[in-house]
Amino acid sequence: MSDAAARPGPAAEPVDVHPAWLPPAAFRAVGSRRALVCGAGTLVGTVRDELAQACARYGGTVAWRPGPGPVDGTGDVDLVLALTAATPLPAPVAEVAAQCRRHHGAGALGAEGFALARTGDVTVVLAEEPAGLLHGLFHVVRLGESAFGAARGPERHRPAMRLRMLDHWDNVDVHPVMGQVERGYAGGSIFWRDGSPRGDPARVRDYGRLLAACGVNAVSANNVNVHATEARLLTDRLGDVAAIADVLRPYGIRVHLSVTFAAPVVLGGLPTADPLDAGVRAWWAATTRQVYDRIPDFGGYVVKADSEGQSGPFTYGRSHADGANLLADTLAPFRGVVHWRAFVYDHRQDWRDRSTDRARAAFDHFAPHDGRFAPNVVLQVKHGPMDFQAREPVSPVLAAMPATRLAVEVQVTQEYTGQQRHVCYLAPWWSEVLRFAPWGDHRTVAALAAGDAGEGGGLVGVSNAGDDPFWTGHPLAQANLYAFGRLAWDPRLDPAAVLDEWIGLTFPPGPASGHDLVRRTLHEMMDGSWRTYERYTAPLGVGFMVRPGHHYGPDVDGYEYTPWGTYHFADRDGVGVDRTRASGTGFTGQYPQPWRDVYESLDRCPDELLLFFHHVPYGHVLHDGSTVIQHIYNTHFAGAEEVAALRRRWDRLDGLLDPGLHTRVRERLDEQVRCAEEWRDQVNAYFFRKSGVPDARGRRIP
Ligand code: GCV
Repeated sequence: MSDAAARPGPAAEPVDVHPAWLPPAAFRAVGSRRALVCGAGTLVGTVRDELAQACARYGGTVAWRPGPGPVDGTGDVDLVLALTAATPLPAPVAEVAAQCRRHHGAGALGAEGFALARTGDVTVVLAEEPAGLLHGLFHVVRLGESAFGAARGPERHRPAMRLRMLDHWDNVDVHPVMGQVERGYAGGSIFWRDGSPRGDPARVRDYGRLLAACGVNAVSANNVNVHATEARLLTDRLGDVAAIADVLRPYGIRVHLSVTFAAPVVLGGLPTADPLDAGVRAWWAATTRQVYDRIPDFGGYVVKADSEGQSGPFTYGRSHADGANLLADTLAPFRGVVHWRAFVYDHRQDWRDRSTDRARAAFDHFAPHDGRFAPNVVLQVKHGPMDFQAREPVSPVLAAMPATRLAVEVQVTQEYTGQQRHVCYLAPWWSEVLRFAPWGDHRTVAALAAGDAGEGGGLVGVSNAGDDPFWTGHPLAQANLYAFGRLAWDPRLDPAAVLDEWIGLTFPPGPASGHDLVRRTLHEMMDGSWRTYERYTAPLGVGFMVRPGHHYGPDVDGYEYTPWGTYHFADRDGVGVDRTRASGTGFTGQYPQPWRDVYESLDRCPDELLLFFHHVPYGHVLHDGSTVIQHIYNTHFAGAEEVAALRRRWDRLDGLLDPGLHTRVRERLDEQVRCAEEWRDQVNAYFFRKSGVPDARGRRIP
């Protein structure tokens, strides 16, 4: 029997961990106030402790009234955080509660929402549930002094999506190829090291605190590629998971677990994992009961089935609905969910076979089963039909399954977007996806993920955090983690405004001057960094062109003849994948109108996706008037130049930031400059040689 308490694992060496978006100075405004907290429970205790810590530093006071009745220190206050049930409510809070009820009705704040108001000289945060109070506190922290200025509200704040989850692709054992964290670019795992728990609950707690402060409420603690040791987290190593859940619970974060579909065989010793087999069903039911005995607020399972070598229901001739519903049935009595991933495709393709198209696969496998998934199945769909490229269309699966709870999966870890060696602020990309309107009307991808009353599958991100002292390898990649949580909470937020919040919290104005320069420079460097990355990598939506295996740096033909199905089909005459109904794989037909016709049409297809949908000659003229080949040259020269400019801008901040952070970013920028030039030269040389068309501006192509 493995138990975290009995087997703590190797202790992590203490390191100076960067506070990310919660440095002490971010709490200056709340910490210098007289605060009152009304209510009881673990999360209310967290609110009180956060305030107490801030007040100890900045001279404020905090009083706590856990139950009915007055308590010393409730007289003059500047900030009240109260649960509606904590009656009698202090006068300003009662007034806010009454106004909320009048405008929105009882229960309008929900499980995690809060109301914020400034009445007279008091700032009020009111919540129906403790999690709402915690989110309200962090909102006040974000607002800083402005939370204590002019009258406001009551404003109602509720998350658009109920499920806002980060998936860790962390291995318990070090995997011989993928290491401790698959596609991890931030050191080791926060949770695991060399087969054991990492032994640093304080780090896990700090992580939970950061996540709560940006709105995340769930974490899955192990890789979706479930290897032998990770599989056992479900049974004899459940104690290791319970220990993580205990640490994250005070921050309102539930723990989920990736499980292997083969668990009844590999863990239970059964001869089959057939989802319709009575013995298999009984095994899952008993196992799930034990999980909830140990972790009563366990979130549920995450499953990658029949994908890239993971086992699944296809082995038994069953459908993915059969497989997902089996697990959903066992979780339902405990209100758990199964996140069932739609990332199912044939990774044994032959490039000569032009009828098999990886982009089609998720739709072909899942759309026919719409309506067959249990209500507590969340079908987790990668935002694009391929695999987290810097540009893809939105996955057509998202518009094809109105009777299924859908989650949109994005990749915070930068596997294909510079691996946290390159600055690439991804919120503008995610925002474009979330705002996409599959039917060309008011219904957006964000609305699909949110579902009615927030009961959809929500937003899932693959975490980019690790045990690196800066959390994310590249310190500026912290902004992606922050933005993920904020967009999951409110997908309508402007990515530049989210970045501005992150800058304000992470680099709070100090006694030294120069804060405006920091803010301006970071915006200049980061706002457009995703488009810069797109410019110097694979052109016009065709994707990949990365080095096989680790996926870093350019290799135009790296995947071109492999079984993975990620082709660009460049030859001497043209480039791109014909996915039209007229002459190609028919993928455009998976979209509803207007997109099925927009993407089908060579004239109407947006330039940035042209090569995803069409195979065109190099002389094809884009909407901006340039030919495809000239566009390739222009964007690759421009992209590399933009990176050189980023590098120069960073020098301006020397002396204004923590020297360790400044140096780390500078080193990464040097690498980004090198790598962008390599991309520029490889891509330009490849297409010059294929096409024989010189650059119209006569620039040097090696
Ligand atoms: C966890 C891509 C990555 C894999 C990852 C997979 C997935 O293929 O390269 O490392 O596996 O996506 O999303 O399951």
